[in-house]
Amino acid sequence: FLSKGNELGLVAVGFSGGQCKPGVDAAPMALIESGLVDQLKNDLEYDLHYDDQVHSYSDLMPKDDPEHRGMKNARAVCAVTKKLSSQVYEHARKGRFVLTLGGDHSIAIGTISGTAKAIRERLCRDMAVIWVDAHADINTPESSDSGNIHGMPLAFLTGLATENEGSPFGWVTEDKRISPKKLVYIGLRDVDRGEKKILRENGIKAFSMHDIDRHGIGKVMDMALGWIGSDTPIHLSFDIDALDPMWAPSTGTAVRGGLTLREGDFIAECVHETGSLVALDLVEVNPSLEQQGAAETVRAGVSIVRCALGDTLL
Ligand code: 6HN
Ligand code: MN
Ligand code: MN
Ligand code: MN
Repeated sequence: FLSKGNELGLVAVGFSGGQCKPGVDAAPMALIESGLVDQLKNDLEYDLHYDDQVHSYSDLMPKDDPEHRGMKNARAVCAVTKKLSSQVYEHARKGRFVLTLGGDHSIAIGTISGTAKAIRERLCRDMAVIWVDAHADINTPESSDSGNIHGMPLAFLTGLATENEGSPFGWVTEDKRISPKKLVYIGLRDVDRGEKKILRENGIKAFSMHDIDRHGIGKVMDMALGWIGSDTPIHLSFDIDALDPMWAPSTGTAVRGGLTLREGDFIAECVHETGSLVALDLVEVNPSLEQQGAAETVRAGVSIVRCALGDTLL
């Protein structure tokens, strides 16, 4: 009921303004050059619609971008995510699966707002989001210690943080948001104190590494997908730092004690098997941070994408 055959919209967003380390902007090219596009076309037989807009985002950058509510680069992040939102919306509206290669996780403001709106219009359904990450990324501008917007996308996307029209994120209106009840986390292990309060007070479903240790990833996936319910369109937002640094060291905010490579792939496989996946983001791969680990991290990213798009072991 969800997607039209094997149509895939690919959006490359080499954007790093949601955090302070350069290099994450090189990820889409690194992923593509390591064979991702060829594999999607030839092995998995997708009909690719590729938005090669990697360079056009730079034209959107404001010259002057002073702090706004404590947020760094708010205008730059706003310009990129707003543009991205309409690109993703256009793909999803046509019934295409949307694959977005980041970039840091602030870009999810653009991707999820775009799919949420398109799914609402096309299927009259509220979409669910599975957020696989070491971090909760749900700080409000006020609860954030860093001011980095990659730690805030879910606050804007759920409406826990809002802005008036004319302010940078005033364009993220109700029709582009998701319900906090339709958000499920997997892999959390570095959640800020203010974020813990937000998760508690809003009854947000979260499976931390503790839950994965206790129940195993199989049971956790059953519970996560059970919470969402069948026949609900799903947007999967996968931060590569959900994986343990042993498998994905080249990322801006690595945290030890994470998922194994197989657990990451398994999550993607299970979400694919639902038949309800409408979009995937792969973010926070930063090929410039580690000499040795960069290629490995890119390889882990490619593997996650392949699994989410239907590659099977047998
Ligand atoms: N990510 N909670 C920290 C912050 O700065 O708000 C870290 C955020 C990390 C974001 O990894 O996408
Ligand atoms: Mn086509
Ligand atoms: Mn993240
Ligand atoms: Mn993270």
